[in-house]
Amino acid sequence: MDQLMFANGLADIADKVQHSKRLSAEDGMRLFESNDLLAVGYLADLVRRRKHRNRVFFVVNRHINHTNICVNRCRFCAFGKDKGDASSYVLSLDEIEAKARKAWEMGITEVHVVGGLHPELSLDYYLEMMKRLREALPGVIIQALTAVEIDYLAELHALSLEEVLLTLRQAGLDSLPGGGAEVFADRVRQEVCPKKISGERWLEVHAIAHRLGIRTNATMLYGHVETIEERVDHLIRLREQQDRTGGFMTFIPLAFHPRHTDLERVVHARTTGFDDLKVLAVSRLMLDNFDHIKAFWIMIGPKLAQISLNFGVDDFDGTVVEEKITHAAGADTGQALTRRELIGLIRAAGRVPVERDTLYNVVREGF
Ligand code: V47
Repeated sequence: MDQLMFANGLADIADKVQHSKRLSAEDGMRLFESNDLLAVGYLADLVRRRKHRNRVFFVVNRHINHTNICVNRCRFCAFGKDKGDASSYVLSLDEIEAKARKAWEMGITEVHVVGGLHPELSLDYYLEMMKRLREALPGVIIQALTAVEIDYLAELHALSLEEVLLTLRQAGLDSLPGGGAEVFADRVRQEVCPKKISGERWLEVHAIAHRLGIRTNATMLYGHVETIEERVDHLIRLREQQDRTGGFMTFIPLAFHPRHTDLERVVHARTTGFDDLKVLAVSRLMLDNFDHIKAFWIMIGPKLAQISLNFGVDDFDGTVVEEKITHAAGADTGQALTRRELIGLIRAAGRVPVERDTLYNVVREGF
């Protein structure tokens, strides 16, 4: 390995990785700048193997997006609509319950619910949603509402973040998904989502959730106006928070899809496969205190997600069933994979598929 690494100027980083030493921001920059994708991937794979050996996790889940009405209207988002727009919608609690019950029949262990910031949906709607999901899906983990939605509910009702999280948890909420993180840098947020909560506030919501014992995920939306420095800054801020609170389970890089968004004229093309793999690999290398790096196949396609299992990824999300956010922005992937398809993709990569629940408890192993 040394010879390979000496040839491309990454020898000192390879040495740190081999000896499980933490990488610096400068290392992160150099990894992003490197065009030696296989070397970067090899190093990320070393870390993955150390943590998970041959196992690859997957979840049988269902996404539900309860409303696309959103007061934030981020420039990267084609899903959000104004109230009154012809394509705006709000799912009734009966509709949500019906979707959940149908998914229950196919054996989901996770329901993932996120939506827009709807000015008239009060905390009661969400509490009732949690109660109904809890009743309709016994034993299924409810991963719902991004930090942005939690903050909005707190604002709307003049409650503290703790109060909102505790009330929701009492009604059935188990875990928060990682959405809304985008890129933490203020410069980027000013440009692409000026109305959204700050990076600091996003981190605060997750810190409070962790303190209350609610485990969460983290994301980064890449491939728009962010610089490499801003990507590295994002990863380091997550790593620092994880050192303090320890409640993040997995990190999911999200590849920006520009179609039908307000950024379409600025960002003409989708992320490349090269960049997708590099972001996953560098994330694995920088986030040494995160157990899992997840490929969301909806955004990069099942084939690249499968290849990413050699670039630091240990988690292949998921059956999904219905996905509206990326598909509103021109995604040409399907919206569902079966359990059998996920297992097939993982096995064809020479790995052992492990069905997990949201909290990474093993549901089944040895297919
Ligand atoms: O926060 C919005 C992103 C996120 C676009 O926690 C876009 O396990 C690409 O966070 N192109 C929501 N991305 C989805 C999300 C997620 C997905 C899967 C698993 C988990 C998890 C979380 O989608 C938003 C935003 O960052 N997004 N618009 C777009 N045009």
